[in-house]
Amino acid sequence: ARVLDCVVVGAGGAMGSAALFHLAKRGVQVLGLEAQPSAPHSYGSSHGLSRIIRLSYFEHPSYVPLVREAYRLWRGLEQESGERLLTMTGCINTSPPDADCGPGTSCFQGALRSGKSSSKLLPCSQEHGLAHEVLTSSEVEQRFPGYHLPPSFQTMYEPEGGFLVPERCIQAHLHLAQRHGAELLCGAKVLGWQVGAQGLVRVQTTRGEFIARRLVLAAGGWMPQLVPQLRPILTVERQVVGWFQLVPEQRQHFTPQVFPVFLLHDETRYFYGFPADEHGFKVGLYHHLRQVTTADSVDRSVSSADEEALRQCVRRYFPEADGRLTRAAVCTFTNTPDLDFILDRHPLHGQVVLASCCSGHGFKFAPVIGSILADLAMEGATPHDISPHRLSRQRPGQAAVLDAF
Ligand code: PYC
Repeated sequence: ARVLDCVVVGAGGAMGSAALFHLAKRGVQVLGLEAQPSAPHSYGSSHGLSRIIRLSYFEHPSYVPLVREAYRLWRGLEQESGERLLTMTGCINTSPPDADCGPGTSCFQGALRSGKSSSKLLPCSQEHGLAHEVLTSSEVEQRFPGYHLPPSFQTMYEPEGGFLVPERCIQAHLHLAQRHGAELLCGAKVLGWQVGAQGLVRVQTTRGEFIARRLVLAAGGWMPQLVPQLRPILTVERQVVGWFQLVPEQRQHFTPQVFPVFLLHDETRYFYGFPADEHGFKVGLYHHLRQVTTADSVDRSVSSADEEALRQCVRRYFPEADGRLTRAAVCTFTNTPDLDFILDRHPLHGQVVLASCCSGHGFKFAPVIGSILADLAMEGATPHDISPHRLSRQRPGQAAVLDAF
């Protein structure tokens, strides 16, 4: 039987398609397997027409170098594909002073910590030299009239934010991967995999068996099925986004030129949103309803409770968009206990690379993660600092993920 250099599982998703592209571009003989009948698809975590990209990373400053590299690679992908993938709008990080967006920080304070003042900007104790401004709510409203934030909110605006169109990004990676020689097989659900004689990996699918020297598993919410050791660690969570119709006269307040993407953490919930597209103003709730599910059993219908949860954000902060719900989408996050990623070699099989489980904030990193996965698969190591995403990391009160293997 033919022995491939590498098989990528989850090739129709953000990380799998990027890995397929980077492997193929390096001349690796690679096959991408996708369980869904076509790719991109809307059954995972990479659909819905927009994904935020931002440089001031409130979660942790260690993400900043990875986002910088992702920006470089997204722009390279735009050039190579001739597709417009990225729209720069700036990004608003806003919260009341007492909001807690993570270990003892608000999204305002966390984002500020990632940036560092340069020239005319604020003197603060941040770790990377990122342009940013701190704005009052009335300054936000003057500059960005679609926003109506309460006076108590603290806002950090960073110009280096915007959004990506996920379906186009995946399409570009897949198209170019194939142009560089990759094969893509859709409708091929993985039934099992083993490492056998001479260290070759055998992958059984609904469309036959494949043999490869290396395997990249980047299957998002399906990772617990493919890697049983990850089952007690990963939580697949249901997420809903909705598009709201705008008051027609106010549409000009929601264009990408005057409406930055946002992360808004209020007393109870954490919302995010985008400038209006052809369906209206898109808002999501980030990590708050904690609706634990599985990739196969997730409820894809949208209830009035889902709509109401999103509408609370629209009504309170963006009242000009409090119109009819025109569209909604359900997707899944695959969360690790500390919400960092998993990017590592399998502890028992070095030729198998585990990826994704990006805890709902991974899409923006797809091209840099794709190149890291190609590094790990083909070289066994990567020049990027992925220590926060290794299985061996340990966090206070948490066992290392590695202990499960
Ligand atoms: O990573 O910016 C992000 C994000 C917002 C909502 C979900 N992820």
